Amino acid sequence: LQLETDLRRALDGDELRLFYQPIVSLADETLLGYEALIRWQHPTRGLLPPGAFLDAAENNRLTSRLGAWVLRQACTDAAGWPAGLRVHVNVSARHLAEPGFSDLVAAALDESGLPPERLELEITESTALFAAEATLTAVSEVTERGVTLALDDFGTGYSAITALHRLPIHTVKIDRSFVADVVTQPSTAALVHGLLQLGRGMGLQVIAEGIEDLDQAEWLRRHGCAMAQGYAFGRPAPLPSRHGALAAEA
Ligand code: G
Ligand code: G
Ligand code: NA
Ligand code: MN
Repeated sequence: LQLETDLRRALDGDELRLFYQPIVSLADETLLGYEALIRWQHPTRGLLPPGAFLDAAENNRLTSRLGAWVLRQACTDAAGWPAGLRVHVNVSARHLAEPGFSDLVAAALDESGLPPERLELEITESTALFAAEATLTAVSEVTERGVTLALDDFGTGYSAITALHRLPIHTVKIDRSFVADVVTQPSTAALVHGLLQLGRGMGLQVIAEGIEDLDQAEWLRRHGCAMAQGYAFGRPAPLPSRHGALAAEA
């Protein structure tokens, strides 16, 4: 398959990129960290989004190589940021269940010098379906180290509650499909209100995703959501060079 051949070359060469999207405090828009989002700078097809190649990676056992590259690069980048900023890294369920996952996380932290508390791994509830021993072991090993877990796309699947019940989740990310309608649809507003109460009751951090305008931001702030991400605060973009400058000045 051409895509697979190309992807192997991308992994060997220098074609993968991490873009970063800001995560902010809704109270005052303080920058709290960034989510790393992979892109492929393809030599002929241009900049490709993850949807164009992640499935091919999953199906061709490139998941662990790609996931390892992302973890190492994100930790190295984040180690150069001002000390308060955290980095969120998306992890595929398949990669998490592979032997050696927690060793990889340990190596990425050690090599970069990033303190474990500054790394959050984003998983989806499909991870809970892989109720494999290996997943639970990896999860407990990384969380014992001080790394935290975020449940991504919260509310969109069938097993979000099971995931919350089974896994040591620190943060839930309210999916952007809910945020999109929260101001205009009373039923969606009630649903998001419920998700926020659930988060509060369970002592979880809550991040609203996909905030595109200030009305959405205001609604979420008023209903007690502390953190947000979305085009209103910043699009995924190559690492801002000002952090390099800040780190160098510090
Ligand atoms: O910006 P966006 O198109 O970047 O992301 C699309 C999807 O790809 C999202 O569901 C996101 O979680 C996923 N994704 C982005 N980067 C990574 C990555 O490094 N690893 C994994 N497993 N998924 C990613
Ligand atoms: O599945 P995950 O939540 O990891 O992926 C986030 C996806 O949402 C990425 O594709 C990212 O580019 C996209 N995204 C981030 N902020 C916004 C936003 O404000 N609006 C829309 N439509 N998409 C967003
Ligand atoms: Na994510
Ligand atoms: Mn999401």
